[in-house]
Amino acid sequence: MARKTKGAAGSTARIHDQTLTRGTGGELHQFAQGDTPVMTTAQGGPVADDQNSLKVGARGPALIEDFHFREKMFHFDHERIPERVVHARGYGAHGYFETYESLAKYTRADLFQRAGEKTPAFVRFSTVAGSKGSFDLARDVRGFAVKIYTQEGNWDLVGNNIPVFFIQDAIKFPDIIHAVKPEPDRAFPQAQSAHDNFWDFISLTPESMHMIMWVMSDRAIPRSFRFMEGFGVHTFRLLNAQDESTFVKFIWKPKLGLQSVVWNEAVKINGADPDFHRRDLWEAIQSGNFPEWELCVQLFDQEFADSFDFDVLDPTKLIPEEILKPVPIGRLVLDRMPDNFFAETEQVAFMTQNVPPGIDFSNDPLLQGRNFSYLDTQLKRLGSPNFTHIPINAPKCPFAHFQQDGHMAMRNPVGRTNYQPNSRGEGPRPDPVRGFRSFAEEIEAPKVRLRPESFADHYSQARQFFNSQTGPEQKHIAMALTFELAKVEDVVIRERMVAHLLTIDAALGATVADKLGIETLPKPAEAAVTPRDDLPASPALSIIQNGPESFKGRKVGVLVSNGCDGALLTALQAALAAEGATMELIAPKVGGVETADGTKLPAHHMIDGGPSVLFDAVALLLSEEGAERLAGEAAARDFVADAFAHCKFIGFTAAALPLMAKAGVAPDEDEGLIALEEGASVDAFIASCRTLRLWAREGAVKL
Ligand code: HDD
Repeated sequence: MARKTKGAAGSTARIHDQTLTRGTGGELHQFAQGDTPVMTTAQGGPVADDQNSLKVGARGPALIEDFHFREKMFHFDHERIPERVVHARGYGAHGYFETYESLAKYTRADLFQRAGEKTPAFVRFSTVAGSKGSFDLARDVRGFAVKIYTQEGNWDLVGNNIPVFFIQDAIKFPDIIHAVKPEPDRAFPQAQSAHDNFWDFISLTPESMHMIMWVMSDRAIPRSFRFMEGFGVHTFRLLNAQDESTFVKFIWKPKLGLQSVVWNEAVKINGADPDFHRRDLWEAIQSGNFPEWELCVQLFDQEFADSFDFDVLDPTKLIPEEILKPVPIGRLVLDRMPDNFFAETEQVAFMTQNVPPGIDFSNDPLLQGRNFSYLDTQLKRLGSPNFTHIPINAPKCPFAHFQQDGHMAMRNPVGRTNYQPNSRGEGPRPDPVRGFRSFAEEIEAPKVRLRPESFADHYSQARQFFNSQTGPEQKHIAMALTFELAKVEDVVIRERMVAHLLTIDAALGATVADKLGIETLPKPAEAAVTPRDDLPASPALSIIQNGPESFKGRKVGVLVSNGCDGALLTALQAALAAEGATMELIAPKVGGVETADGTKLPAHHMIDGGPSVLFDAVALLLSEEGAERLAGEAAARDFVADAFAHCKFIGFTAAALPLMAKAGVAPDEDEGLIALEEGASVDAFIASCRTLRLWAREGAVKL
């Protein structure tokens, strides 16, 4: 990078060392000191001094002729591009998609033809409502956008971690986004749906009730991007070589199972590490623990669509996995971080309309509207129709067209012919066989602005989702609704929402009303279609029932002090490594500790900066003296008390008892507290950790 310059302290001008030298032939060397390049202007001119602007005398006025200063400032002033109007905060990674088996029977899409073939991919995860600099653990939907660079053009599957959406028609999108974003007069709250405008809109939009159940569930506070599902949401079509159509829904299933945090934890994580999710992905990929998802498809025909209880074109509905099993067709592996965040993650342009031949749209009105919005927004954001010239957006297959010129055109055609047809036989030509063909659906209908009757049932699947959750998950939904509605100032909005909840589930509505202090229950909201009671619970909708099989990919925070048991620490580290998990040390000083056997260990965190909310489980490996000292520190007491309150497993040595006592945690309170000695107890601790949380404790701690 730029070479070091001598300091320029004081008011007298200093001449900085010049590293530009001339070679024997008089040519200018760009590498004068070893391999350190000489700094130049953007025009390539070598720079002599980058730290002092040109002035008349050392203390005099600056000169406008200082082209280096002006260029540097000009470029800096223009560094920002508009952030995405939604999904502004995101984090991306490179990887590949590997096809399991040929899907030629269903689709002619090139990437699905050959078993074992790998196709490069880029993924961007995001929150929806918050601005670019907001925190990671907002209660929000997570974007899960995948760009696969196929040999027949880019395929963008622009999905979320929730399989349904708030609205049924794209024309309502600006309204819901206006409603969820900070209120326009006061410009807060940031990255929150807990405010009047959002709940006002929602309470007047019954079609959003199914999605609201998801957003109020722990799905909206994932532990890691690596532990969440992704959904294409809409019904798409696959088309084979004979142009036969099969309907399809796309689902990404994480190999490491599902996991979320609890709300109280999320609130604290946002303070302790606002970059919690991006750091997690960065660390996993940099350490070679590449996250993986299987792409699964739910395939069905028109007959199934006609027989299904709901309209498959309605994006507020899903097809339960127990009715139509998702079939894995390939895997996505993320194995490389971008070299430059701006160039890749910020400039990547996902567009639902990017589909290769063999994948087609359905008439889902949300999808049809999206197909306009994404192209349009990229022009605003990236500033030129040539955003496909940016490497992250350019196809990786051969491409040829007659589009030309425009701002920042990087790939310019050569030759005379820039149109077709032409009589010179030059340039590309369409190929009716290889080219994209839409499914030739026959439609005869009047032009109308109408919502179909088949989209009218807004409550049945909301109820089914709630009924499919385990006890703790149902409780979390009630608590989330209470939290959010308690932030709503207008009592009428609160009551209107409770009326919807009563229609979804009477007990849920009553619980939330009680917690909000609503004394007289409103009448349940009237439903256009009577909500159904007979939809069977779908275990696939629960996070707890779809957790990991091991503790792989998770992290233990170990609180240590001088004089702690080094052998036990080593045993714990080895057992975690064998499990595919990691540990980080938290100590009174970040410089580290000296174990009883004299080994010096650096710490990852000082106790203030490493609260237990950052870990999946904790261990207290303390000496008696260390525990006594830490018992007097609020951060150490919180470390233990929070881990307990968040239902985490806690391993401890006998010496740690004074700290636990001060934190209000008795060692025999429940089976989530595991005394650690070497050997079997470490194994028992890790075996417990595999279940992630001791939900049975939740009633006692009243989360
Ligand atoms: Fe959207 C971005 C996902 C409905 C309009 N959307 C965006 C991103 C994701 C989604 C993951 C971020 C992409 C990235 O990382 O760059 N959006 C969805 C899903 C939807 C959905 C799963 C419903 C099923 N979106 C939706 C509608 C509209 C938009 C109905 C408008 C009619 N979405 C946009 C947008 C964004 C966007 C304004 C903002 C930035 C961008 O496109 O590139 O065009």
